[in-house]
Formats: sequence, structure tokens, C-alpha cells
Amino acid sequence: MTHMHWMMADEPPKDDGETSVITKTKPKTQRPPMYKVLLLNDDYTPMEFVVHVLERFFGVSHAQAVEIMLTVHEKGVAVVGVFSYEIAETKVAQVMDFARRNQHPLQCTMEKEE
Ligand code: TYC
Repeated sequence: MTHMHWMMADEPPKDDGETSVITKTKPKTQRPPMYKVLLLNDDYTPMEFVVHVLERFFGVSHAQAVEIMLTVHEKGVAVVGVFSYEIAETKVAQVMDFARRNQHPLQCTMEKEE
């Protein structure tokens, strides 16, 4: 019997503390905030005018426009869309200008999303 090799169970690698796991520092990319455009109820603007506004400036179907208008009429306010700041601002200006030109007190505003 010339060569006896006794095999030893491997020990786990020693951690000398000189290496470390690279931790994530990559920040989440900030998306630009979005803005809700709100339509407000009033006692004077005709329902058909509001329906027309929703079809014309928010691109919804006649049936959807009637639904949204009735929601505003019953609840006082409804979100009619969510857009970038610039688009929301344009929608609000278009609605307010169109209402004013037609002598209706319809109010449209925007609000930053949470
Ligand atoms: N309340 C109005 C009426 O009874 C209708 C209306 C709906 C007005 C929605 C504004 O945003 C509005 N004629």
C-alpha cells in the first residue's frame, strides 16, 4: 500500500471582508407628473353643451359623453381625463374659452395627480 489519499470535506470559502456585494444605487427614473382635468357642475350650462364639449375636446363617444356629463351633474365634479401638464393646460383653456364664447358658466380645472 503506497499512496493513501484521505479526502477532506470542503470548508466554506473564508470571507476576509475585503470584498462586498455591489448594492443597487440606481435611482428610479422620475416620470413627469400627470394632471387630472376636472369638469365642474353648475346650474345653468345646458346638458347638451357639456356633452358637445366632452365629444369635441376629449374625444369620447356620444354615449360616454352623456355618462360623464350625468356624473358631473349628479356628483358635482368628475375627472374627464389625465394628461401631461401641457396637454391638460391646453384642454382647460380650450373648454374655458369655448364656454365663455358661448356665454355658459361651465368651469374646467386641472389638478396634479398624487
Ligand atoms: N347641471 C347642469 C344642468 O342641469 C348640467 C351640467 C352638467 C352643467 C355638467 C355643467 O359640468 C356640467 N343644466
